[in-house]
Amino acid sequence: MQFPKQFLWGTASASYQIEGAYLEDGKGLNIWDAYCQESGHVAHGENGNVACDHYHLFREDVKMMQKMGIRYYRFSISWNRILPNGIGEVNQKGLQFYSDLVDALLEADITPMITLFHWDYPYALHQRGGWLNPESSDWFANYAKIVVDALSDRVTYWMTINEPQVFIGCGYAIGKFAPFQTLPPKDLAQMSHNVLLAHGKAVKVIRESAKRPPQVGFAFSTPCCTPTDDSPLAVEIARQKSFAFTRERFAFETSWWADPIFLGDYPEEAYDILKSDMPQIQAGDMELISQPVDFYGVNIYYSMAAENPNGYTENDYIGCPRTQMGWPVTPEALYWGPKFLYERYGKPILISENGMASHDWVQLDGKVHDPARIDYMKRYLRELHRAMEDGTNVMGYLYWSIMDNFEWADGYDKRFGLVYVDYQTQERTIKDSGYFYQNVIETNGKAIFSNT
Ligand code: GCO
Repeated sequence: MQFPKQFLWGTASASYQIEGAYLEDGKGLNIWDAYCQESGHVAHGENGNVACDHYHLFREDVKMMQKMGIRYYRFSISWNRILPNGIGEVNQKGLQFYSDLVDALLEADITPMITLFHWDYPYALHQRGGWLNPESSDWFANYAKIVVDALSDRVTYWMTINEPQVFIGCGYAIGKFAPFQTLPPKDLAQMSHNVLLAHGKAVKVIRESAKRPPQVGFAFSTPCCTPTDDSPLAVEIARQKSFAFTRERFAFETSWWADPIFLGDYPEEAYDILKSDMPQIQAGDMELISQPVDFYGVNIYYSMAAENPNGYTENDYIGCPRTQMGWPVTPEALYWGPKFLYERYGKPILISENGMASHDWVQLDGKVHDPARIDYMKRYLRELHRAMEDGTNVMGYLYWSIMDNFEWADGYDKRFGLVYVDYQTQERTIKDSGYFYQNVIETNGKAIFSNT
């Protein structure tokens, strides 16, 4: 068994998590730079000041990806490298870095996929109200235009925004991520609307300015619910819960973010539940937000339980298999999540992130043996293949992440990479899973069906 010939096999990363060089060559401060300096936010007081030093090591890292047979590489642009203050003067050295990175990828026969925003929001704009400021979507569109003008002669794949559910939900609703705030529903709703406007305006910029025909999407997280069994009732319950809207968790809900983009309006329950807390929607806003996109990028790591007879909150149970993040191992998430999203929104699905963190280290033989990650990938990719066999249109799979990196509030303990990073020496060691993924790509997925 194999995947379709044109299936996209790749990996993903994000600027703040791997680049380091946080004050180099004119880069401005983002909110993670700023708030990591405050104690108590990040494990061990760690930050992205150096990270994997990818800013200086990118050529070696691209050669490593080429050796691993990676075909597509999703990375994000640091807004502050391009515009140190978020708007205003452009930093040519910042643009040059990404131009050099794109050239290195193309020379290595790796297709670049750019995420415009992956949480490293300009601190100067944060100080002007950030996503609450009515100008915030114009700030983002201005930034997008500069990047598209500089790179779209060589870049086809664009993702506007990574996981608004997390950077709004964790950053401004529950205060777990930078800027570690807990705002009331009215503010969260207005910020969400401004983020969606930013997405729509960026899509418009890409469509109007790209120098080659673009493929445009985003990368959302998706609390997907899976059924307790395959009965039509259980499936319908899971489908409904996957798109539910709740006042307590609306900033994390899929329907809150995706319905405006694909269905042209917020879910009806949002108006019923949020009432006067709903955002101010100006004439033309929803048309801007629902600019057509080419794919639905989704980051899926595990699923929630539509109903959990064990009384657990997610798809977990006593002694269940868990990754280093504590997340349950639920391969069926890559069957039901893509299936439910494709049914509701009708766009090809790109798995823009999937992977696991594990307790990796370089062993006495100088290698990093990570059989659990190989098993995880086999199980999840088999479920993804089953979804495709059942008619779900999946265009590709990007493993998160190419290398161990800064895992936000968890710091560097959590290792998701196919490549091990020694943060004291910056030495990279391709893990067994990295060589396994090379074989998956070479065999166009056939290797996942082997039980050896
Ligand atoms: C996310 C982010 C990544 C994370 C990864 C592991 O999906 O949360 O896109 O930056 O590092 O998912 O949590």
